[in-house]
Amino acid sequence: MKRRNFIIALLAVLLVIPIAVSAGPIQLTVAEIHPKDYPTTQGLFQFAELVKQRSGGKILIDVKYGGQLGKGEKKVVEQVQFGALDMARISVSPMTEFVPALEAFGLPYIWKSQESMWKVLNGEIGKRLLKAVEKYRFYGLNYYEAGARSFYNAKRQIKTVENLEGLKIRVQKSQLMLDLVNTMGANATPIAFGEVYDAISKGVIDGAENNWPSYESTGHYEVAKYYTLDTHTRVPEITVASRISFDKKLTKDQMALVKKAALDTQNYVIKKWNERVEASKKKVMASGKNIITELTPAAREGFVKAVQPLYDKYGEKHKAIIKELRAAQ
Ligand code: BDP
Repeated sequence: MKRRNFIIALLAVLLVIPIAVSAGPIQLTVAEIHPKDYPTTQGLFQFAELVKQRSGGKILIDVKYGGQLGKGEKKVVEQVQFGALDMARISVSPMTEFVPALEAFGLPYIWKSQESMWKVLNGEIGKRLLKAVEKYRFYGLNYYEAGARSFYNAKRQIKTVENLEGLKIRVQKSQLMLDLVNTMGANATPIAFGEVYDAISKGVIDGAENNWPSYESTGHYEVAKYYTLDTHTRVPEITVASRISFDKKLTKDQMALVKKAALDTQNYVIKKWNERVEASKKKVMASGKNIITELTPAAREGFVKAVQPLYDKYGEKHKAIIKELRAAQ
């Protein structure tokens, strides 16, 4: 090769290499506490698939499920907030510690039904609160279904709210949940989700509260046989992204693509969710050991009355949105 040609070839290689490196796919990671077959995890796989297809393989999302990146959601969200992690799918409850406006969604008996909740989440209020997280260094990507939460414990059957008196109940790391469960007469104890099974089986706590799929998938039903369907909250899930990492890794168009794909998986998760609730019920019933309690109308009224002091504490702060939520349903 002539000297001149050699220099041209060398220059070409030097110029092309950095382009090739920067043209590699953008890698994003999302943390999920639930196992692989859980509805929200399935939703994230679908999200990753849509993003891969729509970006022509330029953006790849790695779904780290099963609590691989942390057993407690509050710590995981902290990582998202300071940019060490790109995204997390978590419950709105721990998210209220970062974005107080979201507390309104976690108030007891605020939602009439699954349908009315989705009407609000997909409407103006839901969009506004998804946007509200941006002030706290997040991007709100979507909401997922999480059913209704009810109490379970290893000690006794709960037929009325008074029966909760003195039970040590695990709650998520959220002041609202702590206040709620204490208001109902139990002793609320914040513990990371991944540590609840051991805590119940060792008698450190008497029980917890959650929806059918979580009661089943965690095996909590094996160690806390009394489940009372009081459905005190219907707090949705949320997927949040780190503003620090998204602003650094993605262009405006790419960000829009990712956000749209996340929203496009919501209905898929609702469908998976409804199927899973039935499957979870079946599995728990099949064990033959669980005592499932439905509330009588009078007992339900007792639960609703018991949470009023919580509205006295949080109601003023969220007055406008509570009014809006009630009017929108
Ligand atoms: C489940 C939610 C999960 C929560 C968990 C908990 O899907 O995101 O963190 O409850 O109670 O229903 O910690």
